[in-house]
Amino acid sequence: MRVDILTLFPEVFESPLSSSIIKRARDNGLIEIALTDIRDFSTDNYRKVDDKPYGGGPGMVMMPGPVFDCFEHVQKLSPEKGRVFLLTPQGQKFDQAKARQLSAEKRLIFIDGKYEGFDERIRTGLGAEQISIGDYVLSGGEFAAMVIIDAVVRLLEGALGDEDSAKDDSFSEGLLEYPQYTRPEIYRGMKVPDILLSGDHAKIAEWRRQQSLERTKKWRPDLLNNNNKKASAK
Ligand code: 6GU
Repeated sequence: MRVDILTLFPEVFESPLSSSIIKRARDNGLIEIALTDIRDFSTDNYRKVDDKPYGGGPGMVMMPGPVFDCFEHVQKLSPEKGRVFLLTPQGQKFDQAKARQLSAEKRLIFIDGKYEGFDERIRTGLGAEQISIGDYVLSGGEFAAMVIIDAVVRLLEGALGDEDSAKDDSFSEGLLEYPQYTRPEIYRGMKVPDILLSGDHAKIAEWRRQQSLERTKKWRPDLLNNNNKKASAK
């Protein structure tokens, strides 16, 4: 997969995209991530990329020129057309199902805004989808882009050490994850549940499923009401 990020703050991405699972996925060639600075496409002496909104009002709006020019440059960096996303709180909400869907794409192009938003012609002219990571407002799309990329990369085959570990994640079947324990068997008087020490794999699987269901009911009942036909049918 190739991911392009068009941003005003490429430096913000450097450390997160060069650590841990994402670093390994890049080193192993599972994903290629390229950052392009929108400001390099400003035609202004002061590298201006935003301006006051027509009609008045507070804040600044991303101008179409630098974004279009940057996009056209980036698109030519690879033959794959790619799916184009504007990062904005007005977008469709990102979730695990979306992460799975995006992990099957060959190329993703993310455009990060700052200021009060994008000139509307950026969305319509580039045919971009809009995506958000939740119902709150961030001061820019950078962290949202990193959240999305992290969630997508860990689903790429070979990204995680143990192929099973993404399958059992919370949400992988619309349920929260079951409780996990490791050594020691007793810590400060708190004991690991006997069943996990029993060696009975069928019983353990059943217990875990039950725990997942109970926790989801207690902490995230909204997940059960929404979309969990798969889990409750089992
Ligand atoms: Cl993608 N951008 C901004 N600015 N705020 C957000 C967001 C994105 N997703 C949730 N809040």
